[in-house]
Amino acid sequence: MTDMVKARNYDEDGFVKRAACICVNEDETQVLLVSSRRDSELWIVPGGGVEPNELPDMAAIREVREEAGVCGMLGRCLGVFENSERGHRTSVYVLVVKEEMEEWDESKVFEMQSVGKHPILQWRTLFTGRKRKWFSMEEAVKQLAKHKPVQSSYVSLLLPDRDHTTTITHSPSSCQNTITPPPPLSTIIDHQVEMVRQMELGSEMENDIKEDDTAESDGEPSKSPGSSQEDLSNGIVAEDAAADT
Ligand code: O81
Ligand code: MG
Repeated sequence: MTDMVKARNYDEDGFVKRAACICVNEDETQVLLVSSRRDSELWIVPGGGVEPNELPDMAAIREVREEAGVCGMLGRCLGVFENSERGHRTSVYVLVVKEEMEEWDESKVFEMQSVGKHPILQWRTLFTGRKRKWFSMEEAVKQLAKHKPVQSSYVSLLLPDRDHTTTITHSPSSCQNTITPPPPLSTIIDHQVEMVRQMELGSEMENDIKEDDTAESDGEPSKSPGSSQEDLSNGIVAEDAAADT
């Protein structure tokens, strides 16, 4: 967050709500980390506090724009990861980076709240912006393990050769307020084919009923009142249904 005053937002268990994006390249072989505010030689996953009335996915996109100066395609949510020691829970998303800005909110100036009162320290901090750097997935996991073990554990979920039988030491819970992805195209087509089939079936039945009406007026017996189109669309003609009861 870039603002000088942070409005902390807590979940129902009193944990600070955070959101973050693991910023990756197209084939998820590389990850973009930013330097820590505390120590510019340490690397972190860009993220931060979810503001009141803000959805976690929107907060994650905002935080990476502010801290890393990147935009992209928001992908899947990996879960909500808890840091019980620090008292926060982070909704973690994968974002495929499409654009890297040359300058961004935190590339130049850090907010004053972290600089203390010493004038020289303030001077130094004002000229220490956040850096960003691409790492291989393996290297990012190593860098984060030095001082951000929870971040290291969720980035390690993207390792290609990760042993999926290994027990995960954190407990990700499900994401909240995530955008539900659309169903695959094949499912949509199947659904539409089925709708057309149902419509054709309906009009065939309408014709049958009309023919019956014509036949009735010609002296043939009619079907019972229950043999409406609705009954027929369930595959049960009135006579059969009566026999079943
Ligand atoms: O600002 C971390 C900050 C810092 C975190 C937390 C991060 O001032 P905060 O307490 O909100 O700072 O502290 P904890 O104690 O909540 O984990 O970690 P640390 O280890 O330095 O105390 O600093 P960093 O990871 O840079 O070392 O991240 P920041 O770099 O964004 O300031 O703040 P945040 O990311 O939760 O919140 P905002 O909204 O990004
Ligand atoms: Mg942050």
